[in-house]
Amino acid sequence: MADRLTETSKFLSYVLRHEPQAIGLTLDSEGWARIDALIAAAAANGKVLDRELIQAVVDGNDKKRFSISPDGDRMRAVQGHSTAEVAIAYAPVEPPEQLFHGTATRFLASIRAEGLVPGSRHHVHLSPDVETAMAVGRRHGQPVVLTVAAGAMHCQGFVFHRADNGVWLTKAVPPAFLGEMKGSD
Ligand code: HQG
Repeated sequence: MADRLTETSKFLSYVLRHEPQAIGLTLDSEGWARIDALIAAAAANGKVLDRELIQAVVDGNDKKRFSISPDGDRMRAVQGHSTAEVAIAYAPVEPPEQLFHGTATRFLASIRAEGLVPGSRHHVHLSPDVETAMAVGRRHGQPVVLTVAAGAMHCQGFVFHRADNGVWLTKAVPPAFLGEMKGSD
């Protein structure tokens, strides 16, 4: 069952964040898909889903990646999108003084030169604590945690958002606002 949940979570991340067109699904600009349309589109592409399975993935997800609308009709990924179909109007939020970004040591030279850039996603993702950032960095290789002077950025007009699952988002972080945590390099 755990495997089925993980596999379904990966499938939902793929279609709700990155490639809805791969199964002929349409998302609105806030990232919402009708759940009945999602189940039908998945089935037409050989992936069997039902509401109970979807609910179990949403409830059991360690990072609270997905949410279901209050009326139960629609679902979306709360952050992490790359598809141009979606442009969630996140409210600007004042960030804490410091946030963290976990990455891999092999990216450091490039990050020191050009700062953090969103790559294929819509935003750079920042973590509220070191442990979370370390776990994000580990996904890419030998992890290293960078500090982000979010308060100073905010004072200079950079805009921050917080997704429903606590992940902080901003468009880019110039090198001047980055520091490296001692001992993590
Ligand atoms: C790196 C997970 C070279 C960046 C997590 C990262 C997160 C640069 C990689 C969410 C760079 C992008 C996002 C530059 C940034 N030069 N490399 N100038 N600027 N990078 O996966 O932040 O499990 O797109 O450091 O919890 O790792 O998907 O972003 O290593 O919240 O729900 O480019 O994904 O959530 O990698 O992770 P990603 P991320 P989920």
